Amino acid sequence: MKPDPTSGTSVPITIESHLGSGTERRLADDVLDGLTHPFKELQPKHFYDARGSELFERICKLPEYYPTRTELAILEANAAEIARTTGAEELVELGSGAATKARLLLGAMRDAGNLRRYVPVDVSESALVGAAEELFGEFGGLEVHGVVADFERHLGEIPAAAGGRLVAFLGGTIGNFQPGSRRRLLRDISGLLGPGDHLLLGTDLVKDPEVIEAAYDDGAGVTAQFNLNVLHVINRELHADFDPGDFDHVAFFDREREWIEMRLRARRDCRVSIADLDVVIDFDAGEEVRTEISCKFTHARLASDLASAGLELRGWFEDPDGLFAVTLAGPIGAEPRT
Ligand code: SAH
Ligand code: AVI
Repeated sequence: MKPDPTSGTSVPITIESHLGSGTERRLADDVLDGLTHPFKELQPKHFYDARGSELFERICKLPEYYPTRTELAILEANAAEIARTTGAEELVELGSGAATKARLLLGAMRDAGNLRRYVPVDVSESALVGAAEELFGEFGGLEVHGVVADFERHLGEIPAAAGGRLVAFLGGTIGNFQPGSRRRLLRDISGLLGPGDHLLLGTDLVKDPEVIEAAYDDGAGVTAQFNLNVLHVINRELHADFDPGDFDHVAFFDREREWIEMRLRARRDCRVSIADLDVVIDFDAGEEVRTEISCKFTHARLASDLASAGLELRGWFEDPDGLFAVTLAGPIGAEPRT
């Protein structure tokens, strides 16, 4: 697809979209598969329409949701070292959202005298366009090449590197994938890296389950709204008639798998029609739909996942309470640039 300058701005921001009609198809396929299995499941990427992205930004500010402020503090303390040791000229950010963390990295890359380009990649067009415009303004004419795409399918659409590359995948989003898909995604991401390039990966760490459960079931009910938002997305995009009031938000830590799950639990027997799929789905009272897993990591789990993707750990940054880690990795055997 040809790059399209964003309308209404005279600035050289490029935003290209690789979604389009295929997106609805993909949502349709995921919903049809996920809701006709004996154990019902939906994919977390479908949370993020414009409202879902806004709700996620509200989650990031909640007192219970420690990952965002903790990762920001880690980056504040270590961005200069990351910029110096990687010598990166280009930041490619997967699942960039509001790009709050990119600001810190771009600032450090600029201070190191290397900054050339920012490439945010996200399924949420509204979040991506807003962030790209803000950062372009803040970094005085920085080249921004936004890619609206699904990073599970469209990594090949990311433009060729414009210099030493740092790929950032922050927020713990890698934890939203099942172990097999996670390794496959990491392997695909490692394909974006040349010998002197780096991956910067944010991962939430294993900790007291009560702390984790509170982060995913906040007192103000914002996470519940975020979870239920997927039903609004399906209603709008696939002409379904879910009544979100029929479902409760559920979050629990699976101690064996070391991940938190979000589910939607039917409050009563209900029948939902999804017109675009020509199906009717029955839910029994108490039946649950899994909408997200969010895996928590240890050093060993991370090192093994990275190794299976052909990557080696080059740096480990964590907060003093050991809540969250930001890891620097590079292709195994390659010489780091510095
Ligand atoms: N990196 C930000 C945002 C994390 S929220 C932070 O750390 O705060 C997860 C982001 O990933 C959302 O912006 C969502 O739209 C995006 N996302 C989720 N699944 C995706 C996928 N398959 N492809 C591209 N973007 C995805
Ligand atoms: C984007 N992702 C890393 C968040 C997480 O913590 O797994 C999404 C989220 N779900 C509920 N709260 C936040």
